[in-house]
Amino acid sequence: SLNKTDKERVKAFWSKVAGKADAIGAESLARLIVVYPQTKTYFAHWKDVSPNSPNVKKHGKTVMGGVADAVTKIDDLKGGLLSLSELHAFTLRVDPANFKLLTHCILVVLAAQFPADFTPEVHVAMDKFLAAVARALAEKYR
Ligand code: ZNH
Repeated sequence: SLNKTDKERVKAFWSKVAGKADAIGAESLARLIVVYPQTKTYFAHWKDVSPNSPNVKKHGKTVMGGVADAVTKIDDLKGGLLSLSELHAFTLRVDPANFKLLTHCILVVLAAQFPADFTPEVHVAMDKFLAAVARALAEKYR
């Protein structure tokens, strides 16, 4: 789990990239639906589910808003993300396996978009953080 140093690294890295959150979200979601096309079923109600569509860009922004919120709740992700977990479990009915697929895509995009800041130390911290976010979102499924 995340130790104090990891948390500091997540916050410091996030403060550097937060201004690009919309672009990070758009590319992460675009990659999710290309690399794991089965995830498209959850977005079947959109007009256009192609990687560069306005819907994908808009939802990428929404999801990164959730990630930004999670950074502020890093000391209690399970409690902090409880209502978002409930939404995905009971209303949206997203299979929680998909959380890991998306957080993996976010990690890849961070590495690709910020090669200088994405040091091995940041990689470890962000990997742990995103895994904890995925676990917290899966909390209400148990
Ligand atoms: Zn999700 C929605 C976040 C993952 C699917 N999301 C959502 C929102 C948010 C989020 C914030 C909004 C809410 C409200 O409105 O209130 N997600 C999130 C995060 C994550 C996620 C943070 C991780 C990291 N999701 C996910 C996945 C999927 C999803 C993986 C699938 C695949 N979501 C979803 C949907 C929705 C959401 C479907 C709804 C949309 C619309 O509306 O259309």
